[in-house]
This record gives sequence, C-alpha cells and structure tokens, in this order.
Amino acid sequence: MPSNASAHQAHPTPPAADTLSCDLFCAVIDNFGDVGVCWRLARQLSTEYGWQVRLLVDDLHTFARLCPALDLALARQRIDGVVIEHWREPMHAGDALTVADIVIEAFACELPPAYVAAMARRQRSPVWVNLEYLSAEDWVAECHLKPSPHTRYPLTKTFFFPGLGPGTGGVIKERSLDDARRAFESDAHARDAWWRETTGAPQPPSEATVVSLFCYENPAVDGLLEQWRDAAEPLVLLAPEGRVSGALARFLGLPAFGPGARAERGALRAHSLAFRPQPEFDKLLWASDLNFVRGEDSFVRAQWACRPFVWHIYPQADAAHLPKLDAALAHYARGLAPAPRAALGRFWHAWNGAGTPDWADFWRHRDTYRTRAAAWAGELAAVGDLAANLAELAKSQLK
Ligand code: TRH
Repeated sequence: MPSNASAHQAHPTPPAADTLSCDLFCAVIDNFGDVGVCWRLARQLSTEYGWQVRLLVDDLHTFARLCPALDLALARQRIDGVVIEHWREPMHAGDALTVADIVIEAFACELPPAYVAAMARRQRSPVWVNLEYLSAEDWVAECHLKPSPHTRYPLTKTFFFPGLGPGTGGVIKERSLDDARRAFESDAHARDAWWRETTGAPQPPSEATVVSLFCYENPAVDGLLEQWRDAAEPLVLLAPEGRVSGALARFLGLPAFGPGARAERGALRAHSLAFRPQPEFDKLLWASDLNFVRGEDSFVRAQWACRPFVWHIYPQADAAHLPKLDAALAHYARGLAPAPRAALGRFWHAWNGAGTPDWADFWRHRDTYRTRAAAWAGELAAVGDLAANLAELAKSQLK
C-alpha cells in the first residue's frame, strides 16, 4: 500500500457548481501509451483548466507503472487532482452513473452502453469526443473535428485527431514544460544529482555522447551497440528496463541487465534504469544528447525535449507504419540540407526495419540535428497544444 495516504480519497469532494466535468475512458491495448497519453491529458485538464476529471482505466497494473501512487485495491481514488476509477469491465459504467459535461472516448475504446444511454437522457447533451491516435499524415487535418451523429440517440460524436501540423488537434504540452526543461538544463547541481540518483555515477564528461534508449525489440540494436562499442568517442547509454533489456544482456554477455546494472565495453558504458514515474520521464530525455523513443507519448516528449531523437514507430502488419514514419520525418526534417536530411531518413528507416543503422553517417550531422530539434519544437508549439484545442472545442459546443 503506497505510503502517500494524501494521494487517496476514496470519496472525493463534489466539484463546485460551475466546474466543467470530464469523463475520460481509457482501455489499455498493450504497452504504456494508451494510459500514458490519457494520464498526462487528465492531469493537464485538471491542473490547467480546472476541469473535474474522472479517468476510467481498465488496466490498473499497467497504469501503476507510470503512477506508483496508484492503489490497485481501490475502485476509486484521487491522485494529482484526478479521480481515477477502475473500469472493471466493458459494461461497467463507473461507480456513480453521472454523465460528465465532456466525455472523451480514448482511442475508440467503446463506451459502456449504459453510459451512452445516460448521455442521451442528460438534459444538456455532453460534448462527446473520440480521441484518436497521433498521426503526422496529411489526411488527419481533413478528418479532425468531423462530427458523427449517433445512429440511435440524439448525440453527436466529434473525432479529435492529434497531429503535428496546422488544422489538427496538436499534441499534449503542459504550460510549465519548457520552463522545467530550461531549469534542469541550467542547473548543473540538479543534473549531477539526477545522474547520481539515476545511475549511481556523476554526469559524464562533456566529450561523452549520452543516448537514451526506449524502444521495442529491434534487430538493429546489436549492430548499433557494436558501433558504439568500437567508436572513437565515449558513449553513455541510458536504457530503461523493458523490451530491449534482453538484447543488451546478450550483447554484454551478462545473464541479465536489470535496473541498476551497468557495464562497459570499449567506448560504450551502458546503464539499465528503473522504469520511472511518468512525470520523471522527461528528465531522462533532457539529460541525453540523443533520444530513442517509441509509440506515441514518448515520441511527443522527445520533440518537446529539443534534442535530436530517433522514433521506433509502433510496428504494424505489412509495414503499414512506414508511411506514418515518413509523414513524421517530412515535418521534422523540413528545411534540413540534403545530406543531413538523407542521413536522418536512412537512420530512421534502418531503426524501423529497413537496413542497418550507420551511426557515424548519422551522428556526424549532430550539430545540424540539434539546431533543427529546437526549431521544430517551436513550429510544433504553433499548432497549439492538444488540451487547449480540446478546451476550445468543449467551449464552442457547450455554449
Ligand atoms: O509504451 P508505448 O509503446 O505505447 C504504445 C503507443 O502509445 C502506441 O501508439 C499505442 O498504439 C500502443 O501503446 C497501444 O509507447 P509510448 O506511447 O511512448 O508510451 C510509453 C509511456 O511510458 C510514456 O507515457 C512514457 C512512459 N514512461 C514512463 O513513465 N517511465 C519510463 O521509465 C519510461 C521508459 C516510459
């Protein structure tokens, strides 16, 4: 049982009369991204917009990896201002069947029929949003905010498409994020403390390249580890425990490579990190010179970290993911000179199953990528963040 008793209020205080209420339904498919996106969004809507947010999640075990304060035994609890309810099974519509002003169906998770029927009976129809998965493809802007009338009830669902370009819902970004990053970057003491607490070692010397590695199983990882081992310059690898830990152990010739483990081979020093609470994940990205990220949420966080990053896209059958990868590259590589742009494309494709990554070919452009990363974060911010765009939609439909 977590010691943080203040985090849990089994029967939270009722909201003030004029506070907007929001029910966010999340069904975990696999990995961490579904609940990762929803947990981040729920906290931001509560903190920055004062919404009374209830997050209904079916898989509390996965959720607890991102939020260790979560008590798996509680059907209902409040953490960080958000009421979290265990969505025990698809038909379960929550402990108290009170329909919120805004209902968010994350990733087409299918709301409980009893809840939809209650939505139809509500005096003021709720704003009903289907929050889609993030895609950088152009068609997203044409589909964003398209209404879909319900076949049986006098309800309309609005499709909300996150995206990287104008005309989309944008991506999640908290108001305090840039200041937090700049504070960490400018505070040598805080960074050194982070390194000692995270790896047991002080921050490496500036000539070392620091790389974070968060990815799915990847056949390209062995070739890359060999290049890092044989490189002329030192490289420090920070690998959160997970789906690449086995490959790291095999490469290092160790029986296992779990949290807290470290090993050196040639120019490579590798650290296995404990999986950290989601609010702590950004610091891993800010402490690194290059971030390998995956899926959706860490992919977005890497863009806000203003450092070069490599995306391991969620693999789909018959390489359906590659057009999505190229669409993201088109945004991120926009304006790069031909040589660094081609090298970035080669490296991203190799990391996603097309060929072998050539580290030297890629990283010789590091200064160009560093400059581009900062510029891209500014361009992405111009799209407007997802919570602000969602609040705008809610306001327009509720007035
Ligand atoms: O875990 P993912 O592969 O999740 C995936 C994607 O979201 C994909 O789009 C979706 O279709 C699939 O799930 C079902 O990658 P993602 O999206 O980066 O989510 C990982 C989350 O884990 C993210 O919120 C960051 C968080 N995280 C931590 O909180 N602590 C950690 O130590 C690490 C390594 C990650």
